[in-house]
Amino acid sequence: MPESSREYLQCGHYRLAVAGDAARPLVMGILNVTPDSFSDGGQFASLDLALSHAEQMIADGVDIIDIGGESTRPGAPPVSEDEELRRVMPVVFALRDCGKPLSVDTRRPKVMREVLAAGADMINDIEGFRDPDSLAAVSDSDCAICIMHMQGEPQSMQQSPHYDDVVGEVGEWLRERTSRAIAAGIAAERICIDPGYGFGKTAQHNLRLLARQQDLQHATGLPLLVGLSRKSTIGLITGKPVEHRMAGSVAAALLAVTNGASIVRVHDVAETVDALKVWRAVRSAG
Ligand code: 9MG
Repeated sequence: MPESSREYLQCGHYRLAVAGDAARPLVMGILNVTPDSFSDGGQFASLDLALSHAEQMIADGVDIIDIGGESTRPGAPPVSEDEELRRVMPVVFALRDCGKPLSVDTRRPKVMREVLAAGADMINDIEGFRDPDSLAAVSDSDCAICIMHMQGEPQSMQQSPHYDDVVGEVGEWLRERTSRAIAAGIAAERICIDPGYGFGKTAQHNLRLLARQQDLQHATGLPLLVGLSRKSTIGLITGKPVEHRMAGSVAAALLAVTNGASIVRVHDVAETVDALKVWRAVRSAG
């Protein structure tokens, strides 16, 4: 397992082992409640479908469920705050006693406050808590937060991403954002960091970050959460459209864990859980 200096991630009333003897790589399952979701084509837009998808993920061995009401696909149109709440809140209410930590993927402080009051355990902000009110929205709770790096805005971030030293710059940005979160009263044991694969990065940037992922983890000493599932870099390497990227995504998840990730955010929970069981069996035999 990664050499995070933190052995646990406090996640609401859950304490997740992320390093050390008690830890194993954790699987965060993606539950999109967006009609325009890039990989499920709106399949889980209704509450019933979202709940049966969540039940299936639980049966498949998911560790955290990440609920999102706004598509983060490059160029996706933003949804209004009311629409985001309308999509996400019923799912949080319905799943809050499901026995798994609930994460909500949002960048809006009002949505953060409402989902935490409704029982969510984690806030996953693809903007890394840039909104001036966002740290205040989470500071009074015991939820985990995921601080993700993104260069630019979702609408334009893939137009011309540029870095002189992608690993150094992303690491420095994550370190700086983490310090701000701690200064805002959020305990380090509640924080995980994420390089934000595909968010203002070319395929070369993503591959460089994946190859050097341990450096990011060492930059903060905090657990790493990563998402590569079905992303365009997998499509570029394999030549496959989004609906045929499962094998490439599982391979990327294994590499991410080998290179220090504690949590992998995935669409294909059952396949990733099995692959990680094999990974662990081999690691513990060594
Ligand atoms: C919401 N979302 C889409 N991709 C993501 C990624 O790579 N990491 C995190 N934390 N969230 C993501």
